[in-house]
Amino acid sequence: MHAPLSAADPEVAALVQGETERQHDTLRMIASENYVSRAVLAATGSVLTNKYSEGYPGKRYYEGQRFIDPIEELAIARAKAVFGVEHANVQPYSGSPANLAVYMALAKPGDTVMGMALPMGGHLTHGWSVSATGAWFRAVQYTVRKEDGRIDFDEVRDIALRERPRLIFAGGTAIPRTIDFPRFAEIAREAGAVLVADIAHIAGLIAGGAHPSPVGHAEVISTTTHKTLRGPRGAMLMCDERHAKAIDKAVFPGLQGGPHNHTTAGIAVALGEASKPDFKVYAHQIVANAKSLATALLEHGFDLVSGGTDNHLILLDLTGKGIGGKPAARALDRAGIETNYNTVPYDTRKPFDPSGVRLGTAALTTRGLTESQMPQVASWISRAVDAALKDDEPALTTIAGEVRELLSTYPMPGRH
Ligand code: DSN
Repeated sequence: MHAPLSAADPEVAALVQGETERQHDTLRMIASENYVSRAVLAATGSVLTNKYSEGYPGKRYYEGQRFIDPIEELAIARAKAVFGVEHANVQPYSGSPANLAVYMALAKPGDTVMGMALPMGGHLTHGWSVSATGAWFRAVQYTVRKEDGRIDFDEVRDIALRERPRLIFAGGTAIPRTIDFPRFAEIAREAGAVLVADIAHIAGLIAGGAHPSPVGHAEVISTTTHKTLRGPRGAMLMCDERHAKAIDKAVFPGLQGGPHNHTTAGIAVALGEASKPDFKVYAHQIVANAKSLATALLEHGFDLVSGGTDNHLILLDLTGKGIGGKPAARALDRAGIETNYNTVPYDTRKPFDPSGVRLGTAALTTRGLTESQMPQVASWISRAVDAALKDDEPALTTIAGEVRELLSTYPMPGRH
């Protein structure tokens, strides 16, 4: 019980060490990932994992909460301060349970709900058919324009006024452009719907002032805590005071049991970090890096959905390169560049073998990379795609070596 992991379970320890080195040596460009700080790691890997705390601060169903309550209260207070919201619930286990709690709080099974279609950049839980939210609710979905990959607000308004959804979700997983929350709010008001801003991808950008906030426009805001916000794997729901009770009841006891207190502590630490001036610098650097990378990729002849980016995310459409997203992502991985294959709007290929690759700059910005390295990153991506087309495995190995060499001078939090 007292031995360190390396002595107690060398098999697991070796795998954790392997993953640590992989993360250190790889250009991590999955748009939903990041590196947390040593402090967030310490809070997350603490004895708080031992504690059960069903309920909320001051109203628990278990004893022994004198340190847990202040931790959750701190996380709530920091969320309210960072995002400027009236109410925050820091207990959802992750993004999908958080969104499910919004449905439970504000809609009834069978109600009409509206979100961006998954292949257009939306999220499963915004009513996509294979999700419980698509099966248990009557979901209607909006798209993006074929010509420019942008949300077509005329279409959003038409659907909303025709279908009168109970909820409208704004946000998603592959949206490279600024989300116009005021425009969504106007449509939601006209249609009598509740606007839910799912800011999972852009929460850190909002906290750092690098993306407009949905506060004052969306009645409910849902976010994960581990993407650009750079906290542990978890989620939060934020809302106006008038929805607070319903949201809290939906999270617990509606959908969940005991909150993961170690995660709550990690969220509190991450929010503390996000409230510091250097987080603003970080958030703006993420966007600067993405824009610089997009420019360089365009110079290499890549097609980018919507022609570029306003945030941390770039969606490559590889159709013109003559390679699918999956073989490209696999080749990039062998070249030390970690991405995910992704559908592009109006994809003619299947979701498990789509035309796109999604890239993000949150993690490499945490490592310390800036605009000056982005042409090099674009060049590696281009060389790796060319190598994949020619089945040139040695070229991929060479790129992986170059990536490793660059990253060796950028420390990774939590490695030593
Ligand atoms: N984790 C989300 C993402 O990768 O964007 C999907 O749920």
